[in-house]
Amino acid sequence: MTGDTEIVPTTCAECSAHCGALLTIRDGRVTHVAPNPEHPYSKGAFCIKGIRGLTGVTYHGKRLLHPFRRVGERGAGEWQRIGWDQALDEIADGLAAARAKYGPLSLAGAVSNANCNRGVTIPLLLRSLGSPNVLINQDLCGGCRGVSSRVTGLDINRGEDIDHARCALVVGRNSYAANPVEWTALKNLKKRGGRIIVLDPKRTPAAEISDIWLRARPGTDAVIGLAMMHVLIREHLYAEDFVARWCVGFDALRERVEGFTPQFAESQCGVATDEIVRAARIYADGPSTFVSGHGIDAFSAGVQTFRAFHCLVAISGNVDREGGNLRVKKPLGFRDYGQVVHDPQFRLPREIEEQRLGAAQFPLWSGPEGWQAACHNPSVMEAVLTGRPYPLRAMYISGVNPVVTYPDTHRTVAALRSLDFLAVASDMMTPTAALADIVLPKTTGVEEEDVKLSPGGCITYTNPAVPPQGEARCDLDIAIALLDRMQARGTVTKNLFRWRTQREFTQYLLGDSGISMGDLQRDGFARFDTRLGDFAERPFPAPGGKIELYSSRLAALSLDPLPGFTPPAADASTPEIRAQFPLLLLTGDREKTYHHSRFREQDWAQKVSPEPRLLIHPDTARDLSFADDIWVRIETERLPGSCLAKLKVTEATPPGVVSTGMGWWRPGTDNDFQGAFAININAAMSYDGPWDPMSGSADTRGLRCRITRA
Ligand SMILES: Nc1nc2c(c(=O)[nH]1)N[C@H]1C(S)=C(S)[C@@H](COP(=O)(O)OP(=O)(O)OC[C@H]3O[C@@H](n4cnc5c(=O)[nH]c(N)nc54)[C@H](O)[C@@H]3O)O[C@H]1N2
Ligand SMILES: Nc1nc2c(c(=O)[nH]1)N[C@H]1C(S)=C(S)[C@@H](COP(=O)(O)OP(=O)(O)OC[C@H]3O[C@@H](n4cnc5c(=O)[nH]c(N)nc54)[C@H](O)[C@@H]3O)O[C@H]1N2
Ligand code: SF4
Ligand SMILES: [Mo]
Repeated sequence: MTGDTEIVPTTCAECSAHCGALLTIRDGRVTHVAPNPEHPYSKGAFCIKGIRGLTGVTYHGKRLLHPFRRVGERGAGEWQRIGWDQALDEIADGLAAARAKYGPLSLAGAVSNANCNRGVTIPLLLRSLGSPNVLINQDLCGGCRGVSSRVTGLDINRGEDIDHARCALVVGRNSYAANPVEWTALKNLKKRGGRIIVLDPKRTPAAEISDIWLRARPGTDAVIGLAMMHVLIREHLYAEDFVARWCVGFDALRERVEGFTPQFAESQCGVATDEIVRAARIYADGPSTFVSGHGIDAFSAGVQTFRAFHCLVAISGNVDREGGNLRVKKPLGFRDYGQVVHDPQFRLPREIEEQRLGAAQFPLWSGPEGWQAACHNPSVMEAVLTGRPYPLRAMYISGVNPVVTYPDTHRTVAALRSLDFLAVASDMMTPTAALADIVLPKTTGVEEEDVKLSPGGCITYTNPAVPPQGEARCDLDIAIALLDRMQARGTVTKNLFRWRTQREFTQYLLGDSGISMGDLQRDGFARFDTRLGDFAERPFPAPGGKIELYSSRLAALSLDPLPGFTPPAADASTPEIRAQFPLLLLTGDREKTYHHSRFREQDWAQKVSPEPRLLIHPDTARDLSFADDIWVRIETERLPGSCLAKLKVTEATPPGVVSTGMGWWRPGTDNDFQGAFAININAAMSYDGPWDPMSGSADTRGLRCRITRA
């Protein structure tokens, strides 16, 4: 400490990269954010969102600082400031009324992802009220990877050991924009003379530094994974000992991939046979690590695509080997969020969980054994709008912005508008918050505490380093206060919160791990010892304790137990549809300035990236007589909605394919729902399926579209 200036080590909570940060604090305010080079996982990697975005929102003039109640019509933007007691009472009344009229199942919570503090707080709040219904956005993010890992028994999430690899296989991942830790590691791998294989239809910065760039047709990745396995098996390049000891179903897999020759793959994906063979041989000369991204997730055959690559990781012996894909490690006695969500003591009776919206159709997603025990989001919208299979009438939303980030914006808005009651906790008046009856002010990542399990053998700590601005509160405090009021109304099924404060909850997560609050506060993280290859002591999380190349869980559900290839949904379009919608649309391009719909209110970010862009190949632009920088309207095959974007002519995207970002809206403007109907790609996209038969995910890429001059 110098004078009244203090440096506080913490962890940036703005995204799942979990970078170590150093906050400079003066007079109770964060004046500077810098990377923490001591952090065992991020090692000084950082990004502009952490440096500017976090404090930008914390101290923004338009930040939500007090509870508000809607006075005008829903969405009209007329608000009255109220006190916390009144706000919580009105929320308790709103939820209690729906519960009394339609039953506990008529309540739902919404949050984004289960691996953060609010990702546990919100499901536990709803379960305490008797409802198993929680929306997480992971059918749109990482859900296909998660389900594949689960049915394969392969717990390698985020264990890419690029630092020790000889080869990185980067599939559908733009590390440059998405994760600075990963991007730094890839550049170092290159410098060391390691090899990089990129599978991506777009020329990303990783493709630019790669040794082999496989530019497959969107949505055909599985066939390359299968063909790579074909080569490994045919040329005896697979890890025979590892397969014999730790995998089940190899013979069936071998039979399955027999037909997936590189020649066949070429016919489906357009990548030359020789390139596929070369990629397979380089990958087999490991240790190699598989780096996957959203480019192969969130689509209607996403789980099977991940199955192909997860099986490739397994048969090549790259599981939990230095330079391969490391298994999730945890200190003994520590409870991570995923574990709490699945802990039987915090669950509802099985017959209730079987009624979770989506459970019947997608048991691996929404059933009692579902990956994160969450609803199938499109089925929730259906229930809200139609009352089928039962009415869903009240919602509590925190830490997610469905109006902008779920496909089919008009339907999402119609659903939220029609609710009997809606409460939203947020840091800004987002288009979602704008539809609420009550809006609550939320703390930000410098004001609230969080403890997370990170790769690289460390627990990261987010330090509530400064007091909340205004009257903001953290999710746990809100949930506990709300439950007290619900209890007073006799509308609690069973209060699952055994903690009265955030600190008590943190202590519960730390459990008997031996990691103390003092350690965390001093360093911003705590290391723990890990061991590689402890397969005998720590069996794989599958029925026989081994990796299931042939998945018994999929077989039991009459789903394909072996990895396979489903041609992209767009291939099934009729000639008429192809003529009307001649282009393929990719969405979700990440930008360094924004995190999905976040930071859109900040001047610096608007300067760097003022408007949504649609990338188009020069040949395609010429065919359509479109020039750079003109505004176009994007329409997709399955929806009457549309979206505007400004063209960017570039060879980064292949001919016939256009590509855009996501998360666009214009904070504070009052037309078109703050832009959510006008410049948000989800306004042009359907959430109606086809859905992945295992995860329920819809296609966020590879959609047939057309563009016209706006
Ligand atoms: N700055 C910033 N960083 C972020 C985020 C953010 O919003 N902003 N979001 C975070 C979150 S939650 C996520 S999920 C990640 C997402 O980040 P990534 O996992 O990198 O995902 P995307 O950027 O959507 O797409 C990655 C790549 O997939 C390619 N792709 C598209 N279709 C296909 C296909 O069919 N096959 C293959 N092989 N590739 C395809 C795209 O061309 C793109 O290069 O980023 C995280 N990091
Ligand atoms: N078309 C299309 N749609 C997509 C994608 C795509 O590629 N294409 N990507 C998908 C992916 S990968 C993802 S992860 C989702 C992201 O979807 P969202 O999670 O909805 O995205 P964010 O913009 O990060 O929304 C977070 C919201 O929570 C609020 N918030 C931020 N921090 C906190 C906090 O600490 N506490 C609370 N209570 N609130 C907070 C912010 O104000 C913001 O409104 O979008 C998905 N949607
Ligand atoms: S990548 Fe950026 S936003 Fe994500 S944790 Fe690191 S510094 Fe924060
Ligand atoms: Mo995501």
